[in-house]
Amino acid sequence: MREGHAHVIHRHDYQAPTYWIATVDLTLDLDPAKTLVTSKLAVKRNANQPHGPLVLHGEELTPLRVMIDGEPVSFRQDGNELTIDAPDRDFELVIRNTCCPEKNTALSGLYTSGGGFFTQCEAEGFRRITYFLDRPDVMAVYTVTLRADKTKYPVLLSNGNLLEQGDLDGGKHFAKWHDPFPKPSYLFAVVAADLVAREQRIRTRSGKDHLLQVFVRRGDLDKTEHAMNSLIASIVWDEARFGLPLDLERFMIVGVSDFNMGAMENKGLNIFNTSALLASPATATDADFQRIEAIVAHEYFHNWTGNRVTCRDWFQLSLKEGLTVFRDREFSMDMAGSPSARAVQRIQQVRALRAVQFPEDAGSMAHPVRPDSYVEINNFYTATVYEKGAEVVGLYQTLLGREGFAKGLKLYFERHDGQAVTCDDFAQAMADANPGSQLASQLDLFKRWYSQPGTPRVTARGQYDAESHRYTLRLSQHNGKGELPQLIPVRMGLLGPEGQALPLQWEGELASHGSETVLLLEQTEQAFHFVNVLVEPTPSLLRGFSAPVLLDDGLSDAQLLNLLQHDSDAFNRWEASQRLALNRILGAVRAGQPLVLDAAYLDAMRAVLRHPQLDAAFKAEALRLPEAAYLAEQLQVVDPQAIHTAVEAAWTQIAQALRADWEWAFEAHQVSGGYRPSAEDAGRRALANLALSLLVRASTLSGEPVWPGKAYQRVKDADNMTERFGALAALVSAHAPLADAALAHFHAQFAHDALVIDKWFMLQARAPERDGKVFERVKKLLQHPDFTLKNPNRARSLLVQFCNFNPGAFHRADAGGYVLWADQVAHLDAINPQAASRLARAMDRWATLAEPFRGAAKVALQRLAERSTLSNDVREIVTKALE
Ligand code: 0A1
Ligand code: ZN
Repeated sequence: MREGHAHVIHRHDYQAPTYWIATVDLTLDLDPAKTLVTSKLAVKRNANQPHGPLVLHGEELTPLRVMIDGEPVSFRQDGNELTIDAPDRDFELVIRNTCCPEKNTALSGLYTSGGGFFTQCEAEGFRRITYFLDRPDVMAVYTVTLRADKTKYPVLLSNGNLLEQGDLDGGKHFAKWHDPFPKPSYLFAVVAADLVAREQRIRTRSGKDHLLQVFVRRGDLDKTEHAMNSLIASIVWDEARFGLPLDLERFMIVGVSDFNMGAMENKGLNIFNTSALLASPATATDADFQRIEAIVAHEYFHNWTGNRVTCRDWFQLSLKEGLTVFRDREFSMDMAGSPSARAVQRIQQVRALRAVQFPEDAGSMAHPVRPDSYVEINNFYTATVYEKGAEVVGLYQTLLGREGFAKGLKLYFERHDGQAVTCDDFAQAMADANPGSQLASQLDLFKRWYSQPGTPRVTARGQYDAESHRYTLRLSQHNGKGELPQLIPVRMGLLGPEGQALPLQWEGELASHGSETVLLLEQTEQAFHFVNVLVEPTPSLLRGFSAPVLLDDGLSDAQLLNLLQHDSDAFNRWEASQRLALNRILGAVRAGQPLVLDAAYLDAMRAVLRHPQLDAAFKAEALRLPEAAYLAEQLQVVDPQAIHTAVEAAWTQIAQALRADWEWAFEAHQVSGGYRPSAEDAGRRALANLALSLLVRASTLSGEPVWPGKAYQRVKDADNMTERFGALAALVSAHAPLADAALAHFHAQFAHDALVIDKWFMLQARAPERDGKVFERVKKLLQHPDFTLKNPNRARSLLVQFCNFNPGAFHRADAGGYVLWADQVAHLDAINPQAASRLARAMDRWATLAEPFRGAAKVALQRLAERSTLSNDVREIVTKALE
């Protein structure tokens, strides 16, 4: 594809197909070099569409023959389409073709990894296995026969239930699977490999028995307990919270080390990146344990939200992804337990949203939650579709309450089980299940969350009249150019000067309605009047981050400190801590002055750290500085080096000024007893790790050996990965003299564990830059014998971490980072376009950069764009960046 000739697909062009496919009978003779596929399809005419040829998708396939009702027919192959002049009636179509799994480095379709066969069919991988109507609204019942060498591939899996298995001549065997649920081709899966399984039989509430299996390579079985526990917890939770049962006799999860994403929800046969599956205390951190629990839950929850009800077309992707992320977040919060642990979950969600989705929504790839067009659908598995999509689903729950939301979901399944539907269908079910609600009366306004890109900016200004005891809060919203106002729920309360929660009473009402309410901002500007406000209040707005917006509330330092100390909403206490830091860092950056943290800020941070009631996990979040990417979003023109310098100065001053407090924090938050990934223990470890990292930083600067020595000792003898990796990170990010020895020790100890070596690469790629050392190290690591572009986890650990998430090291005045980026995108693109395209996203926000970065970034983009061999995936990203 050449620039300007991109084939753009538009949402409004959707048309139902001319033919449906009712059943698929597939036989795969698995061979790495040439796999033979025989596909027998029951094709049905769609009488609602005019008659025309049957046009099937197919990519990188060799067709052998096509038969209709037993008679060979001619066909035309043109690019990635196979056209058959099919009759104006139902018929049986048989197609034979081959594909080449071992050459499939794109990891889409059928590919080999570690000597086994695996598939990835979302979004459009099925067409790389056989010719098909590879679109999500074509749902069929599949029967699959696998034939393969028995010694090399003892385990043969596909979706659904095992019908038969047995031996064949020539050392081969076969297995025949049947999935009773009609499904789109993107949920098809096959695995043939030498694997072992952890198994568990369970009986669910309804009294049905189920077999759960987690398949991994020999030697990894001891790392599957956490995933199995997470799966069981997910099954129990979905039944209890939403009344959604497991509908299969057998539910399988398979781990594979070469995989483009986290995991895939294929019906009854989820396929997981091993990084999202395997965990043991010795090899995985608390964050890994948490992520695995969330991803196992996510894929399981897709069984209803995605599989039982799927998307009509790929523009509706957020229908399943936003909803399922919302569900896995609710699950994680319930699993975390205490209100404080729930708040920490919310804080982490918002941190990630601001660091990734906000920049995306303001950059060259900005798109609505339900996009209007795309060139390559794989480029739209984005933070906007997933995370902003989940925020939008959360808005329904905020507007309708938990019960109203559950009613809406129930109606959605009653109406649409077994169908392929749209985001509009979901919104309609929510509204219809809650007649009389704000949502029902303002559904069109609400749906702008799906159609308008960009992060709304909300401004809030309060005015207090001491005489009449009236408080007026004026809210306004500004969206992108030409965009209309959206429906923004603002959860809020008012605090008195001593931090006490004030009763809220509307003008014209006789009594107060408690101390918290949700304001609905639905116009460009609105005023809200409170009466009987006896003291000048501090407003606490957008509690729990009740809508995904940028809020300018104009609060003073004193007001922020009030919120930080007293707000009943833990999220807003955290938010106050972030705003205090953000104001100072941006103040220094804007003024072009070195950052000097004042005593008031440092005292406030000390008070948080020493607070007798706050949980350790919350403290760690409140003391952590805002992400560089979020800081950058507050500026019109971004100098990444100025931000980096200010953030580094802030850390150093926090480390030095609170040194005694950090020593106390480290000692006081050691966890004794065996490792448990509980929220409480993880919180203590998080705070102890933060303390250690700041102690190593302060000591390294002053040349004191004690804390670096302690950290080094921990790298050697910690009994869990969270502490070991925390200590290693402390040394590496402080550029301590012992860092190299610690890295070498760590590498030697875990040389045979790919997932741990990924962490080793990632840590070095993400280290805060100092005199160009990190950049030099990354260049050297590209030559390391353990580095390869062929494994997406490895490529991501080094390149995506460096280019997309280490702005202080990546953006160099000599453009070295951009040259490296362009070269590596091109190399990776030849192997794996999806992985390359994610790396290409590092330049999304180039246009806001200050010079000399901006000019150099543009040159790098143009050079890349000039290449004739770019994939559609990368071409779309680069073209949009240059538009
Ligand atoms: N549906 C999966 C994500 C996914 C998408 C594409 C993939 O291959 C290109 C793989 C996985 C999920 O949301 O977990
Ligand atoms: Zn998903």
